Amino acid sequence: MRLGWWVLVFILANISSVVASDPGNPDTAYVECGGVSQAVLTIKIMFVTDNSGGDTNEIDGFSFPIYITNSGLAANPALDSTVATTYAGSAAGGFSYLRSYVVPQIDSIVCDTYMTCSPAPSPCSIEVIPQPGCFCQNDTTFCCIDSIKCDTFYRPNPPSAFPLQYNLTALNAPPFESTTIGAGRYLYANLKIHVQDTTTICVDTHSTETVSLFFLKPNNQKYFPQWVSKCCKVVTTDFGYKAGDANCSGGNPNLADIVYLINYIFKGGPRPCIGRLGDANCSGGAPNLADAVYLVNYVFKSGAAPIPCP
Ligand SMILES: [Ca+2]
Ligand SMILES: [Ca+2]
Ligand SMILES: [Ca+2]
Repeated sequence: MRLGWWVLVFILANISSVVASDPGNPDTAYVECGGVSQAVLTIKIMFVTDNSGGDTNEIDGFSFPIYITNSGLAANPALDSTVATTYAGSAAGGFSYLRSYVVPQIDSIVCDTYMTCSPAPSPCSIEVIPQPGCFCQNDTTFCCIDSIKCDTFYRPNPPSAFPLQYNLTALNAPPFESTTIGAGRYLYANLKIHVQDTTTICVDTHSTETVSLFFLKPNNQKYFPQWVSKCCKVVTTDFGYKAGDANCSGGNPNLADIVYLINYIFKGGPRPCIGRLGDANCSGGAPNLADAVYLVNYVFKSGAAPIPCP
């Protein structure tokens, strides 16, 4: 069994086993919808903290496991998971250890071997992992993995199978330590998701027995911020085509769009290229004869222009 990738996952998931309280008021991680441009939806993972006090209370690392769902199959979303894109402009961008990776849904982890942390007394730490495939189970014990049972495997690359479990981790570690993060409101990560049709993408956090959302203080103590999930909608008008441009040819609707719609409505032809572009009268539901008539009136009889529909 190849353990290398899993070692990374579990080391990052268990940066520290010492749980502390959140200094001051509770910190919060949340999601912002950043709009759609060039058929790319931007979702921002944000956080706000009131921590201050440099090496005592400020933030020195992050474990951000998130769960992304997609409502529209035709959107065929694909996530840009490159580190450069993910952490562009991030408050953690200067940290030495930045990772973004898709993880399978883990059904269970089977620990064959348990090892006592050494040197005693504990706590366990990533500096003294006894062998590849082990992680800190708690303050006194390493779990060394025998096998992992997964219900569902996701292809790490490209990450286009939704729902997606996605982990974003950043660690400010020697020898290239950056400054810790004190009080303020910050961008943590960008999710750039290529979409081909209208949809709703939701971002939540997730946790397993080995992975959870936490912030890390410089003394390797972790604490758990609050989390607020959010959904971001991609609507027809985000794609830059004019209403009624059922075949996505660009420009104003014309005869070709009427023919395209007639083919769709009466002959089982392909559906309008994006969301509700074929719903020329914006009546809701699938395009029908009324939309074709509406387009005929617009194209040939100076009728009203098709109505932009979300
Ligand atoms: Ca705080
Ligand atoms: Ca057209
Ligand atoms: Ca209609």
